[in-house]
Amino acid sequence: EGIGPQEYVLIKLKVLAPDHGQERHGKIEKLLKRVEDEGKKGVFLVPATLRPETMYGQTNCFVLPTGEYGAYYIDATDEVFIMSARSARGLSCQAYDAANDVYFTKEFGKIECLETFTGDELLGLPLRAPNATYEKVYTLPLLTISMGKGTGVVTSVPSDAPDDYVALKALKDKPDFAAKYGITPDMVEPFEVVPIISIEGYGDASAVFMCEKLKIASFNDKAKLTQAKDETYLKGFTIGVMTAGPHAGKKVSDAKPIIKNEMIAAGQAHLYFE
Ligand code: A2H
Repeated sequence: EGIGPQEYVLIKLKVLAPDHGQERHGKIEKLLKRVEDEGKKGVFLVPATLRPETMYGQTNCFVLPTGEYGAYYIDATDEVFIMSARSARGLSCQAYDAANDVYFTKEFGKIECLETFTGDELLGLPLRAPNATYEKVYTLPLLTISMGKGTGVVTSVPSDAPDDYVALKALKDKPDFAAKYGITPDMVEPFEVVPIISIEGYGDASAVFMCEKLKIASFNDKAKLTQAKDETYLKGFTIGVMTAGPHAGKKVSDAKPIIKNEMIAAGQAHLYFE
């Protein structure tokens, strides 16, 4: 948007061993075994976010079922990141540690793809998401993802992102729709909205407040959804106050850079520009 590159924060959601015995997970199981055998540090889905301070409210991760993803080896951390090829190429031209001249991949601009996936093959995977209150969350389908933006993976914070709330609610309310994607009730039902930011006049889960106030029933309510997003994003950032995590009580705008830097220092997140 606007002038210059957009800074995203890549959040590292560790892929855990599939726990539903689904055939769609054959390729990821093979990759997890290979990575373990080779002594690499793990496989991660890496959503791109503009709001790293909201990770306390994660309930799931989203991929596009028809999207094309790859598993790329990251030399700098000895890990494997699952993302779009486009974003992997971008990352391979970026510094992991600029001060020490370390890039994400050993060779500038060169990517090493260990496996390819459709989003469909990544649905229903258990993940460990940094700062989330839930010990594990699942990968769910989101049909509005653009593969031309970020990594094509989106982490879900239904308390503060109306898109995330509408998508999670649809999967909870329509088990038949969810089942089409192999999503079972236990992957969605236990995951309630986690309040993390209080906004005067909007309560402590502004996306839920706005979706209920405007009676947004689905993604078809486009104009109302746009209004809900515009309002919650602006108010959340300008007058929101953190109510969760170690920075509870701080203004969102003050907490954001602190949390971002903490997550990067802990190896839970990286900067990504495009
Ligand atoms: B944000 P921008 Cl709580 N397709 O993260 C669709 N949406 C995508 C995407 C893609 N390929 N990649 C990232 N996004 C989402 C959290 C969040 C976000 C909150 C509130 C607002 C918000 C939790 N989801 O974004 O158009 C991601 O959702 C407000 C715009 O590239 C990412 O940040 O600028 C944001 O959109 C990036 O949007």
